[in-house]
Amino acid sequence: MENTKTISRRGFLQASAAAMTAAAGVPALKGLVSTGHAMAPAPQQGEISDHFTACDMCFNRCGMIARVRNGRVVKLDPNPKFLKSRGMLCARGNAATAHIYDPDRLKTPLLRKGARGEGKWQRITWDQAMDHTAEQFERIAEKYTRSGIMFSPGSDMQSQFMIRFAEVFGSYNITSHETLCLLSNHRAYLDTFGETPYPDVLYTKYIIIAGANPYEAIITPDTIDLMEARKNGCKMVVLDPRYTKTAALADEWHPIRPGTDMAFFLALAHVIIHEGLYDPEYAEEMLFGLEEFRSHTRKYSPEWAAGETGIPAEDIRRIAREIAAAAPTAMVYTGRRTSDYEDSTQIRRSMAIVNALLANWDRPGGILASREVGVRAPYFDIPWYDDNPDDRIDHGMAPGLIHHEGSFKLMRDAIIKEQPYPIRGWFTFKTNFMQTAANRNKTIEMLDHLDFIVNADITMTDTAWYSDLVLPSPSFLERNDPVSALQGSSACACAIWRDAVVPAMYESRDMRWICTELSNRLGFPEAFDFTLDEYRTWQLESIPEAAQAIKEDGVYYNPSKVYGIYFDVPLKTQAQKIELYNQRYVNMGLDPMPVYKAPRREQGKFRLVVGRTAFFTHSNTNNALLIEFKDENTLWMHPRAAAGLGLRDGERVFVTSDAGRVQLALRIYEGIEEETVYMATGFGALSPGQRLVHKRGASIAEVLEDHADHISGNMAMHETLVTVSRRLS
Ligand SMILES: Nc1nc2c(c(=O)[nH]1)N[C@H]1C(S)=C(S)[C@@H](COP(=O)(O)OP(=O)(O)OC[C@H]3O[C@@H](n4cnc5c(=O)[nH]c(N)nc54)[C@H](O)[C@@H]3O)O[C@H]1N2
Ligand SMILES: Nc1nc2c(c(=O)[nH]1)N[C@H]1C(S)=C(S)[C@@H](COP(=O)(O)OP(=O)(O)OC[C@H]3O[C@@H](n4cnc5c(=O)[nH]c(N)nc54)[C@H](O)[C@@H]3O)O[C@H]1N2
Ligand code: SF4
Ligand SMILES: [Mo]
Repeated sequence: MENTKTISRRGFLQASAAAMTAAAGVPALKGLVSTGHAMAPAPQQGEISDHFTACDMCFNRCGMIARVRNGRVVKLDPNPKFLKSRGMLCARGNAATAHIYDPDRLKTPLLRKGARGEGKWQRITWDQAMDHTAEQFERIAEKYTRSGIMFSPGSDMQSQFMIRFAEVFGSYNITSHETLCLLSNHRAYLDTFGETPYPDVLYTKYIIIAGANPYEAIITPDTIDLMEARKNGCKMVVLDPRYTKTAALADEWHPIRPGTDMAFFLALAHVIIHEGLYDPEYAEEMLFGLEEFRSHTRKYSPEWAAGETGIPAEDIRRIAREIAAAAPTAMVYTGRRTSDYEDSTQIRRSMAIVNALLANWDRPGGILASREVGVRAPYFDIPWYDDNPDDRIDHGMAPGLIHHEGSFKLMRDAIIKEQPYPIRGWFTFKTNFMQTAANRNKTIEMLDHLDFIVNADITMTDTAWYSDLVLPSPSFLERNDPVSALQGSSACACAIWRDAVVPAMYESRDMRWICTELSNRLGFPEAFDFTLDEYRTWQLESIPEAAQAIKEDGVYYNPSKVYGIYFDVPLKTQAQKIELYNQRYVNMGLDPMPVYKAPRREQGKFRLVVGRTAFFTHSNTNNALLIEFKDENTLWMHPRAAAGLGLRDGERVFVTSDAGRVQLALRIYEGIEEETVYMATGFGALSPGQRLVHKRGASIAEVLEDHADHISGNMAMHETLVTVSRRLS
């Protein structure tokens, strides 16, 4: 493997920006790393060794090669054999050196001394930390049952260990960041196609992107494949109330009024059906409920939708005809985050149904079924505890709750009400709900109902700051992880693992170690009585050849079927076809077909929407290299709206909702719909332990009201109406 030349930090940042984001117009770097927060300088002399790993700066897990000199990671490069990320790393992946050598890393276990959030900590040993946690878990379990502890593993290759621990311990209350992410999308596609599909972006010829921003919210391989597809003549239509980088590089951008996408997609379906632009043979064979849907969409004409969306009727009609002409090599991009509206599942169902009408399921350039990877989940016994409640705390609170994920929003409400039963403990790992769950004040209110909060993170996040016990974790470059299966539509079905590139820093310990220690103390040592090698061997039982490939190339590919997986197999829906009409929904008292309801609007108020920047992952903003791209968040507002309020660019404004109030600088910008405002996530940290973002900018979690998607219980983050003012009234 080739060695890399040492380049300056500035040079490497520029190179990394070029990898993905510069093409989309990232602002120029302002200077070198902030003083006072610089990492120790990297060694300039000595042999460089190369190690395969997988990036963990976001959830995509792109293939990476770490270059190590004198025991220190000096540079990170993409693994050219890694097809999912097409041999690339984004700026965040490159900046993982600042993540691992962040001077704000947690170094030892810390036990809270003063009041929660007061910041008085005592260093304790790991033995003390594990004894204390085991005692607290036992105490809570005895008094409130084992389900009295909630477990929140974030997205990590070791989260499966926390889930195994929680299940053997006996708690039903496991939830993950996914309940703030994409569950309504999963729900919508499960209830239409019986599966959550992967978009075959690379080969598509026409793509509508609504409620997604893949040139900044990077999803591999979609982001890179979209650029390639465009070179091959794919037409791209973007609907977004913001002029994002994706909008900027599209053929058409429509600044849709937020919350009205269903009107647009029902109107597309109206045109496709009523002008007979679909394949009747395919419809006969594959679609369930087309006749009901035909009558259902009669009233949803482009002229009607224009009034709702702000997109001219002739554009809607034209787009419908164009995409139907490109079918089946055409798609409505399936997207990922759908933590948007109370009606998100039905909004996404309207998009799924347009895909169904395009006949693109399971076909090149369409939306694809999951491929076989072959990684197995090792079996373990889950004991029965007689005194446990009947089910998870949020059971029955949303008709389409995805059982193993739950709904953080509904769980938090239930914990505050202490109904149907109390929860008194919380174990969070690699998530920062204080910054990423809407309505921070409500999260703080929930904490008041908890006796014991333990958090494992690499840095003192806001969630750690409000915990009782904080455990320092090793970064992804410092630990051995089990096998993970990844999908990338036609690009790959692959398996990876991670071996430590450098030893764990400070006193950090990984989740497997923590779960082993706790299970030993809590009387079920057999649950973690295995070595990591044994565990990997179990995982790879049906694909033993994978181990060698992972060692040699950093990745194993399963040459499994890509297209036509369902050609001879019935779909996993009740009707065994694609359900435009969902009979199960009728039984649950839900609309069997998406029914449009106009979003609420109030005079003088703006809808606050969330969205990513290419250089940060959620609340991971405390990174000395990445903060150079954007050191503070601002409130975006349209010039006419600002003029109406007499506000000037750059001045500090108050943003007030029913959930809270923040103050930040105004950015007057034409690239936002007039009734919408926006601010980036991950700023205004309460914790002084994150020095680069502590009190810098404002936290959107503080103003976002907490709503839930009615069907899946997924958090709905775009239902907040705010006022914006110079002074407090
Ligand atoms: N306002 C707003 N809120 C959102 C969103 C939004 O767009 N705007 N998006 C939503 C979506 S889609 C999602 S997926 C969620 C994500 O929600 P979270 O999962 O809470 O997101 P992160 O901020 O990425 O939190 C990851 C945490 O892991 C820590 N960490 C990083 N590496 C390691 C490690 O190796 N070990 C350990 N133990 N910890 C580590 C980081 O310090 C950070 O605290 O947020 C949701 N919330
Ligand atoms: N750089 C970076 N990349 C990431 C992440 C990250 O944090 N940083 N996170 C990863 C994760 S966990 C996820 S889930 C994905 C998320 O990927 P995306 O869902 O593509 O990410 P968002 O930035 O939330 O994009 C949502 C877009 O919808 C727009 N929008 C808001 N309201 C409406 C509406 O009513 N209608 C329409 N049509 N548009 C609307 C917003 O302005 C925003 O641009 O990104 C992944 N990739
Ligand atoms: S998209 Fe960027 S941050 Fe995410 S895994 Fe890939 S290289 Fe890392
Ligand atoms: Mo997400």
